Formats: sequence, structure tokens, C-alpha cells
Amino acid sequence: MKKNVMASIAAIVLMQLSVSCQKPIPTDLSKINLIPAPVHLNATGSSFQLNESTNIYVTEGNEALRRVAQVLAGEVESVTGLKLHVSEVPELPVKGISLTVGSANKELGSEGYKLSVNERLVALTANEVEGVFRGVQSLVQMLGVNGKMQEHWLIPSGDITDYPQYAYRGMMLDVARHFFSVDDVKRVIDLAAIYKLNVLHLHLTDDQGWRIEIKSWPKLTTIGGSTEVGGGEGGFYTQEDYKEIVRYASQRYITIVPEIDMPGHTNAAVVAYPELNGNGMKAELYTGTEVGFSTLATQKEVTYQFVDDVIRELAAITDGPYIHIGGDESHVTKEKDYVYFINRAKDIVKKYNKTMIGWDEIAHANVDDTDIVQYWAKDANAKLGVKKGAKVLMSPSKRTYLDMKYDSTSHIGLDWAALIEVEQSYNWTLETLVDGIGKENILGIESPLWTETVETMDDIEYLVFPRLIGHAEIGWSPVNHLNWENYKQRLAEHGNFLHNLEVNFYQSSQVTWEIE
Ligand code: TNX
Repeated sequence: MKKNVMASIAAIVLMQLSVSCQKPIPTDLSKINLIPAPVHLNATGSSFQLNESTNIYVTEGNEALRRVAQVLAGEVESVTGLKLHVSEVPELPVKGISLTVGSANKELGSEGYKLSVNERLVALTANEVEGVFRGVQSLVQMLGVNGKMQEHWLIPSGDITDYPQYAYRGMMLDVARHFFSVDDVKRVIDLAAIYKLNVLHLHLTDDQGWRIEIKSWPKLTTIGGSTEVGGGEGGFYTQEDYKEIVRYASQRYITIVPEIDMPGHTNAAVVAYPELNGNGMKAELYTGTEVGFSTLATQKEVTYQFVDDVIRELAAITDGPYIHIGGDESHVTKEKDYVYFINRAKDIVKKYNKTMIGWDEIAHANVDDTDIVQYWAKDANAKLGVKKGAKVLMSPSKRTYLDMKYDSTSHIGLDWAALIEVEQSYNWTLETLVDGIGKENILGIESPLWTETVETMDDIEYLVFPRLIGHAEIGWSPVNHLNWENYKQRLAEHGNFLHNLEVNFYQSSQVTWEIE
């Protein structure tokens, strides 16, 4: 008995000795395969080792910062199994992990961060909590991506200074062609956040379904939300559901951009309210995949009462600055009626203090430097928008359309724009794509996932990953860091990370995946 106690004490002392005398293990920060590639990186050859007694420290009294620390603790636990404690402290610690804001470093902007790692301290600083959140994603990737580190949970020592090239880095999810649950949307948000995306655009309405509750026009959802492509039961978000999505996204520093597609792509709305129908035919619920056959009645005043009510209700539950009004493929709206409609829709968006985004066709209306033109199809439209002063959001269909097949063997997806293998999706730059549209004209990049052929979360993940990861890098990293040969090696190591997150990603043969 006595001997046992002594033995236990000896064991405890030995354990403590081994913790406190632990030799730093050399690692190389420059070999860490971060995506997006950081702006500046300087490796110092040693490492910080995480263990169960590592604390995460945040400055006292900053609720948002404490929440980000909790996010980090949660991610660390899911990657390593270690439960780190979060403590609020009045002053910066000298050991452990510290998260702080207010470094007032102009270069970093609102999303940039500085990460300094030595053997005792991991210090993450930024101007805003948002920047700390982006930096946390780099830390999580350091732990999760490199297979070898997983035995020791090492964070390689050195310094990273990092900030985005473009302010808007987004993905679009079409919940109209097929409806997706709030939980599915949350998973998309979680996965997008890992790669420092900051926008999720929800395509909430189309010919096949109206997916957002509008209290003043209730049949939009009870009738217009009742089906989807293929004839399934469809569905819609109540305003409470939508607010929950907005809240969840904002805690991950992702802005929700809601889209009401008008005046075309409105079959579901005009089935619910035939007085809004402008195509002169009786509308019925539609479960096919044709486009361009529907239009609102652009010459009737009731249409503008409708648009006003919808935008008013939507603006009130949207915390971000943007409302997307669609505007694409209005093939059965006369050109002059189209322009008249977009101009009035724009005034309504402004009335509710939001910035209008529309697909590139809206450049034909009175857009100006307060509007955003989303380039998807026509160079001429994007150029016209720029000429009128608008900023361009880049979603070139041949590069960023996540609903395109990878190759002819892809089991889902379309191919009207292109077959988009991983290299095709990555190997280009925003500022050289359209002649005459340079960095100063570009707000950022967005990758749309249209869901005509997409029915499940597995389908979403298959088409989105890994292509979205490359788009995230194109939007964040300096152009001289974009290199396909280098990227595909970094991406290879993300195979394991994605695998551990149970992401059903496309294992392109262009990449030598490292999956254990
Ligand atoms: C074109 S892109 C559309 C969508 C379709 C998509 C399918 C755009 C603005 N309109 O309505 O879903 O093609 O790839």
C-alpha cells in the first residue's frame, strides 16, 4: 500500500518534470499548408506545444472576443481532443494563447491579423475581433491540416501578418431550386468560415420556390414554397429561421446577402398572387429546370407595393448592408420595362438603407457608384456597370460556378458554361479576367451553387469542395502568391482535414491527396 502511494507520487513528480522540462520540437512554419496563403510569413524553426493545461487568454470585458476564444477552444477540441480553458485577464500573459484587439495597425484593416508564435506564447492580435476570428482559422488549420503534427499538437514558431486583397469573398447557395434546412445552411457557414470567406448569399426565390416568409404576402410561402425541382415538398424559412441563420453567420463573421430574384424567375410568386403576373398566361407551380419564362407585371403599381413590402420585411431582418434583387435572364420582360423595373427596385432598396446587388444585366438600368453588378455572363455588361461607376462582384460562370460538372463523368452538375476541374477553378486571377476591369473596380469574388441537380448535403459538399477553397485563396491572397503547382500541393494536405471534418469532397485526380 505504502509503496504504491510512493510510486504514484514519484510518477506524478516525474510527469510534472517531463512537462516543465519539455524540449521544444523544431518545426517549420513555412511548410504549413495554409489556405488561403498568408501575405507575410517568417518562420523561426521552433514550436509551441499545446497540452491540456494550455490556457486561452482574452482581455477583460470584450464579449465578442471571448466568444471567438470559445470558438477556438471548440475547434481545438474537435481537432485535438484537448479541452482548453478560456480566461479573461487584465493584462497580456507571457505564456499560453492570447487573443487581443486594438493594435491599430492600418495595414491589417478590419479582417487582418498578426500571429506571433514562440515556445511559450501564441499571440494573435488584430484591429477588430473579426480579424482575430480570421486568424483563429489559420491556427485551426495549423493543427488540423498537417498530419505529422497531430501526434504532438505543435504550432510552429514564427510570425504571420495577413489580410485580404478583396473585401467580399462569398459563396451563393440556391435554396429555391431545392430547399435546404437551417442546419444544412449552418454547416455551409461553418465550412466556408474555415477558408476565411465572409459572405453567404442565399438565392431565396425562383420559379420553383419562394423560401422566405413575408408576413404581408403569406401565400408566397404557403403556395409558392410548396414544391421544388423534381416535385419534392419544398419548404421555406420562417422569419425566425432566417434570423437564426443571420445570427449564426454573424458569430462566424459572415454576412448574409438575401436575394429576391426579379422581375424574371418569379413563377412561384405569381402562382401565389396572379395579379403580379406579367407574362399574360396562367401560372402554375413549376418543378422543371427551364429559365426565362416568368416576369412580374412591371407596369402595374401593385407590383411595386409588393416589392416594397418584401424589401421592407427582408431589410428589417438582415443585418448586412446588401439586398440582392436578381435581375438575370428576364427574357420575357421587354427591355424598357426591365430597365424601369430595376430603377424602381433600386429606389426601394435605397429607401430601406441597403446597397443593391444584381446580376450583370442590371448594368442596363441606372446603376451608379452605390450599386454592385455581379458579373456572371457578359463582359460587356460588367464593363457597362464599371463605366457607370458601379463596383463589380466577380462570379465568372466558366471559373466560379460550383454547379458545373468537374468532368464528363461527374454524377451531378450542369455543363452549359464549362466543365470546371480543380485547376480550371483555381488558375486565374480576378484583376486580369476582363479587359479594362482592374482591382480598383472589383469588390470581390463569389462562387454560386445553383441547385437544379443538388438535393442533399453530400451533393452540396461534392460540388463545393474543393473548388470553393481555391476561390477563397483567389479572393484573399496577393496575386503573386497564386500558383497552381504550389496550391495543389497545399490542397493535397487539406484532404485529410476535409476527411476528418467528414466533408464529401471531390477527390480530383489532378491532386495527390494525402488521406490516411
Ligand atoms: C443561370 S447564373 C442562372 C440560374 C441557373 C444557372 C444554372 C444566373 C444569374 N442565372 O438561374 O440556375 O444558370 O447554372
